[in-house]
Amino acid sequence: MAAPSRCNHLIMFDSSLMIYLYGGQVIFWENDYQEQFLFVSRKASFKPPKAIRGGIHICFPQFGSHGLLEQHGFARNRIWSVDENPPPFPATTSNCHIDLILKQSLEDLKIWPHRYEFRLRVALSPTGDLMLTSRIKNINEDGKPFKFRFSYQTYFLVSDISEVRVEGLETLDYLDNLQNGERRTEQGDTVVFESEVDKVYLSAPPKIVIIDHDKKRTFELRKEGLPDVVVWNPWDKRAKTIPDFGEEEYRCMLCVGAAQVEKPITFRPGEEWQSRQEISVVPSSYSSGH
Ligand code: TA6
Repeated sequence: MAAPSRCNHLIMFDSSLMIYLYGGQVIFWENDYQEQFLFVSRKASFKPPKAIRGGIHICFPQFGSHGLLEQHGFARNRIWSVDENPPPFPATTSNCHIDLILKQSLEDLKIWPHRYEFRLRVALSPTGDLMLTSRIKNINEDGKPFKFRFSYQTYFLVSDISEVRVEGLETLDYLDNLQNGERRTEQGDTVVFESEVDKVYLSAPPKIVIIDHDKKRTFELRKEGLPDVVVWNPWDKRAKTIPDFGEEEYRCMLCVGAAQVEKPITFRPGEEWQSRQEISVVPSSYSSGH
């Protein structure tokens, strides 16, 4: 198994995978042919208070801006630690993996008065699939339960958003953040992109497929323990209002992530929650007869 090298807050596995301890965020993933799969804005900030615009955001314990915490919670805006003594993770064959842990600060206890253990394993399978596994445990000593929402907000790098389609979300209900979170039903027989999209698809299937026609590549996203899927592209007008988004960059990115948004998770001290998101990249000769 490849051993990671470390430079300050950056952990690298050869040239295939890079993780920033700031945010516990995968920011770079490429295959043996130097094809890159994740978008990172050329205007991204790599230090607090802004999350790094791109890669895979770990959104916890909140999703969105409704609530007391910062947008999408604090996990993506904190420095994580390497977990030197991880508990056994579910058996997965991996070429390389790193275990991280988010230790809460006294400041965070003031804004979210709960004690938790959040462990994240980032791994590459022998076939180059990117696997993220999260384990969150309630360790409140006051017997109190806590409630949270979660998302692996993944910025896929695509050739041209207008040439991308997503399969597996058709006929699903979704919450439309462009219509005050109104619940609607997907009518299309596949999801295509012609303007800003900001949706949370509900009770999505365990696998969805993102087909990047121009790059002749297909991403398969598989999820466990997460019912929903967030899909976002700001398009031109909204992108111009986001300081850490470069001009026209909206064309080469699509945010899709396994999530728990509609119904928050609530559990009591001692209970542990686990979720996983796995991404494979297959040539686009992929027939969508899945
Ligand atoms: O998942 C979509 C979304 O909630 C959008 O509304 C947009 O705010 C996006 O997340 C990015 O949020 P951020 O806080 O990273 O700018």
